[in-house]
Amino acid sequence: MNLILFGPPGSGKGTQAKRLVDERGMVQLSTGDMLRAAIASGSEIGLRTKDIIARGDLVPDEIVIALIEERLPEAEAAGGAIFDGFPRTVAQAEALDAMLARRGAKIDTVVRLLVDDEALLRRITGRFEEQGRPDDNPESFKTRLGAYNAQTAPLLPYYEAQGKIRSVDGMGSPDEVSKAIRESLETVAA
Ligand code: B4P
Repeated sequence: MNLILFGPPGSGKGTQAKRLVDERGMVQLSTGDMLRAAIASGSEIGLRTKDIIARGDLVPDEIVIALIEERLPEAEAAGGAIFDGFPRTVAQAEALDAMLARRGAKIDTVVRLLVDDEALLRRITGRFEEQGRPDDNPESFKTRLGAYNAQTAPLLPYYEAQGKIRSVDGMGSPDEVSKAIRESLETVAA
């Protein structure tokens, strides 16, 4: 199964993706994690994207599409992927569909995590205090939320038209959200 975890910054995508990996043995493909690893290693991609990410803007489509394409064989070998933080634009979604189609695969479902803006800000502020991630400061968070509303939310009609969205209440504890995701996935054919 190929699944997208969809939601605004702080909605719990990364948290829930890791839990799904433990439960289902799929591969987590998080473009955020890949970009942070590139920054930590000082690679060319890291150098090109460091300031963009710290500001809270989206990095160019071609960079994240290439990062995902590189990891697709691994996902195929594992029997499926959890896309976490990708796609974030319609161009990325179209590229993903094309890359999967070339491998005889497709996106099976999109799990949309519903969390209100106040809770998002609370979570991101909490992580900033705990981990000091540079893009978790309140100013960058505002930019990230703006990017989500302007560039990522338009993906909803794209996947709605394909009947693939399953909306899940993301306001509860991580355990409660995991349970709701598990229930919503029971109806998806593997
Ligand atoms: P990401 O790493 O994807 O950042 P994110 O949207 O904040 O998600 P994250 O997984 O970190 O947070 P989560 O919701 O799990 O991207 C970072 C940046 O990279 C982007 O801003 C962009 O610049 C760039 N980028 C990445 N992908 C890109 C793409 N495809 N195209 C262009 N640019 C891209 O959780 C946040 C916090 O909430 C955590 O502290 C967690 O502990 C807490 N939390 C989670 N679930 C909770 C719950 N149920 N209750 C309470 N707290 C909870």
